[in-house]
Amino acid sequence: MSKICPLHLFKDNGGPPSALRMSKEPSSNLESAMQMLIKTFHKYSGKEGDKYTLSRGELKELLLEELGTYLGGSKDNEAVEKVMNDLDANNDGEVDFTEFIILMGALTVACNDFFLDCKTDEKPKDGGSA
Ligand SMILES: [Ca+2]
Ligand SMILES: [Ca+2]
Repeated sequence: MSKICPLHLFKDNGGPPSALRMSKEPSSNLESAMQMLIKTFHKYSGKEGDKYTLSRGELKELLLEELGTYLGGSKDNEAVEKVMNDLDANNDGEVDFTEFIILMGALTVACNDFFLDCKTDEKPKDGGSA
């Protein structure tokens, strides 16, 4: 019973456990980041159909509006379709919060890898062989 799904906890208990209860003023950047993830998901998931999941259209809007920079500003439908297919682990045509958070985790890891790469090689590469 350690499935990471805040929405599931909300629905079962009629509200988030005190440890998860969102205050108006997050006490740390990390808490603030977590709240932003949740708020951002619901900002788009509530637009059509099931308000707890992202449809293809909602996911596309979220990707373009919120992650356009990381995803190369791609307005390519194929790219969105590919992300959707990769994310939709249970193949129900919708991206739930757990599936969404996996994307955010993967993107964060990718960003961290990039950051680590930058730190070890700060000189701009100019086509030179290494
Ligand atoms: Ca929806
Ligand atoms: Ca799904």
